[in-house]
Amino acid sequence: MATITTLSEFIMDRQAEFPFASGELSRLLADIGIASKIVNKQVNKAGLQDILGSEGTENVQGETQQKLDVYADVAFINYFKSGGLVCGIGSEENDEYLAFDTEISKRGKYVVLFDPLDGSSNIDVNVSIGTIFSVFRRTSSVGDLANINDFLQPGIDQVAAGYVIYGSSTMLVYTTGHGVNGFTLDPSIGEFCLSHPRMIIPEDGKIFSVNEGNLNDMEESVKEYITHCKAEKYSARYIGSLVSDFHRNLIKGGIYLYPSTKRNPKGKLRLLYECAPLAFIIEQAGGLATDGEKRVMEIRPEELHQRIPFFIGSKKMVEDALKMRKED
Ligand code: AHM
Ligand code: MG
Repeated sequence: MATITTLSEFIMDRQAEFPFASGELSRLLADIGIASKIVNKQVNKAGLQDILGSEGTENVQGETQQKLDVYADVAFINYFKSGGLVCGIGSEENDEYLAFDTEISKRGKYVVLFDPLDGSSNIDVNVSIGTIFSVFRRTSSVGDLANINDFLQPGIDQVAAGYVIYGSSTMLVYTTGHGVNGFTLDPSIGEFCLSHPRMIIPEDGKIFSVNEGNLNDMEESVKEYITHCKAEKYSARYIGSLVSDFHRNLIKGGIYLYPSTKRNPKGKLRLLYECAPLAFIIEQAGGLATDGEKRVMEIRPEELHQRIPFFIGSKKMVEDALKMRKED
């Protein structure tokens, strides 16, 4: 029988790679794996319970929250709160960051920013959704309450980032800056098992993922790039679930674009818990991520829910898209 490596074994083996190898970041990553299994269980049985559909409240972006969004948000927060490693969190579903006010949490060295269930408009129709997370070391003193500056850090300062995709199978993909590794949940043993070691995105690709319904509202250079993709006979693939579109492009090669549009002049996607973590992963896998002008990893956030235009994927494709912007 072939030997398997579970997520926890893998994380423990790699512990020495972390700059402050106290074992805490390893534990935090393992905790994220466990919390995501709890969410996965609920996502899987969503159709069976009165848990599908809208919660009826709106989040800070004015989008209707789905019940599972709220469930996932609370599940992760509870895990982070009780683990004692995290002093505060920022989440898509919460207007403000939360500073955990217990003695043990105030000693936590990390903050986590996350989108508990990305692509949530797809929940009701049984399409893949995901969780995205980004981990920073706090900048405030251990023992104090977390403050906003702990969260407004540029992507280059992330110590770990990853996502979970609840799809035809459930996968967890993460990086700590030493390459990207993917784990598939084996439901028979309830463990994430290493299935995609050292993930590398093909340097060039033939898939472009964009909501073309917004085409008329896009800048000329982006329209030109889309015309170029069609001229090259690339395949259009757009699930409308960032994690799923990203994951497919990471494996097959491709580009995902969410440029600024008239409705979303600053772009739609959120820098801190959607773009920066995926940018960290793509760079570690050999690809690129930009807002059209700057490397996403270098953008210094000004607010928790900041949005940016987003171009991410195979190096050559992102470079081509950028070239057209420069020529504009
Ligand atoms: P969400 O975080 O509210 O789910 O929104 C983010 C989602 C992404 O998953 C997806 O890529 C994008 O929004 C789709 O937007 P659109 O429907 O405008 O194409
Ligand atoms: Mg989202």
